[in-house]
Amino acid sequence: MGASLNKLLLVLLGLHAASVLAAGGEIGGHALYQANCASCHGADRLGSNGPALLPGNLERLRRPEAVKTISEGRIATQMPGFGDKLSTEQIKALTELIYTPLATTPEWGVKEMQTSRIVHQAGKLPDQPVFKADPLNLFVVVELGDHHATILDGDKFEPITRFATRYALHGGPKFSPDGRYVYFASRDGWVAKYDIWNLKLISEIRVGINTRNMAVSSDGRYAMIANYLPHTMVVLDTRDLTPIKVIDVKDDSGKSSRVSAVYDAAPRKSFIAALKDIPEVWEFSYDEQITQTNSTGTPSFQPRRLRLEDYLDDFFFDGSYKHLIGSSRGGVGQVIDLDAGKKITSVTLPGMPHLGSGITWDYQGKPVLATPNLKEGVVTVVDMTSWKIEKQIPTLGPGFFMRSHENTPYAWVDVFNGTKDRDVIQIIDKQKLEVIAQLRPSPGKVAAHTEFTRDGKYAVVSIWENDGELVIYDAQTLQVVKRIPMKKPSGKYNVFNKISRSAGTSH
Ligand code: DHE
Repeated sequence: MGASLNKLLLVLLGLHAASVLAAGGEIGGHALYQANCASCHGADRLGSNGPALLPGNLERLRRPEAVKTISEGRIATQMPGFGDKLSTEQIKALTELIYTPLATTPEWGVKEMQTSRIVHQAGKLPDQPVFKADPLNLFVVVELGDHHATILDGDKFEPITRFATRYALHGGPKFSPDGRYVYFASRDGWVAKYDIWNLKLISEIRVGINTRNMAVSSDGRYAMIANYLPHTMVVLDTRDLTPIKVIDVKDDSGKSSRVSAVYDAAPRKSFIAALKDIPEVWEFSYDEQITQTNSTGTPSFQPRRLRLEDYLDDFFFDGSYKHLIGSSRGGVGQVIDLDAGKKITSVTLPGMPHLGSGITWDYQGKPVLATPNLKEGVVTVVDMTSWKIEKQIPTLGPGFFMRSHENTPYAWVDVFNGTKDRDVIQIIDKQKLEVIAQLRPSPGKVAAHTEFTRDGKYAVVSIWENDGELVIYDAQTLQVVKRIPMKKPSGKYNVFNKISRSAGTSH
């Protein structure tokens, strides 16, 4: 009894010491922050010219990397190094501070959004591309290394232009139906509209503090954004990125939720969102024939709430967009009938399937969905008529991205989440349902994310390093045809495959 009381006291003392230390970091760091960082990252750490410095926004930046960035700066950005100005202890205190949550949840409503909005191009620009390349066979390449994007000619494999983006773009950029405009979302909540035909940034707005992803309606008129912080969804008018509506995400009891992701369901003329902390899926119709509109004809964007038994982290639609298959925390997939508004069956999806990277094809006359797994070395193939697992294809390790094209018999998957063989891309035969080849585009360097040209003849793979490259393969012979240097190219997106909703790519 005495021993356990002692133990309890020790634990309590330990906790107290830890909180004093944290508070010390906070106080020490605070003055340093105001003197050195606030002018770019905002006095409140919500970001300004520089990104927001909050724990949620820094999830993928490990602390040693943060220390290095503060000490040495970040190449090709305005972030200077502070190593010769601040001591190791001071840099440590600053690092502590930026990983400490804010005491109160900051506001980010229409007022803040409107203040943040930047119009880069007000006048009308020509309705013709200013270059000769096929505007539908361009790739938009997101380079995370120095936060830039490149527009690449998909026939010649030559860059047409390269421009700075906001810090840490995430998720696939989304396109207008004609492929002229591309919209980017950053983890810090910035949405940008870029005119590919004129190679010009049009406008930007900050719609959240920590954003998940965005979707653009199939008629090109609206963009919807899913936020982690605050717990909101935002509808923008794509013409000028002005906010149309901010939706507070709450259940009946008033409990608010982060939004896992939002996608456009084109045949339904609606946006569909999964919520992270409330077991519900929300559908927002933009079909003016069936939904309420205001005096200017704008849809009301009232959610149709589908109440589920479990939470959804990520999801995927079948070809008709009548069904949605969602993965939840416990490794069980739910299949939801979107018309009936309820779950029709469950699929056991072990590990952590990455449905956002799922692709489909026809296998023995039926549609199948294939998804990599973030935790296990396996690609899961699900029959989308019976919702039974057709096959678990063993791979060298957990993957992240998977791609194919209607004109190739193969699907390409990486080992991005593996502990070894991260430099390998595995080629799966879509009819044999087995790995038939292994590529090492740049031995020893992480290879990830494949995208095909418009005709499916070439596959483009990223070498995910700061001094990385795009490696272009002949998709039939699996031979390298070209290499193009890039700075940590993450995703790349072929305009035609995106706007035609190719089954082999993400939507
Ligand atoms: Fe992503 C897409 C969620 C971490 C790079 N990622 C997506 C999408 C979702 C998602 C829901 C689809 C949105 C869309 O395209 O509209 N990602 C998650 C996570 O939950 C996870 C595991 C944890 C997190 O931090 O959010 C995660 N993602 C990462 C990364 O660490 C990656 C590798 C680097 C980065 O940019 O942060 C990363 N995710 C990507 C990319 C896409 C993406 C490149 C677009 C893929 C595509 O081809 O469309």
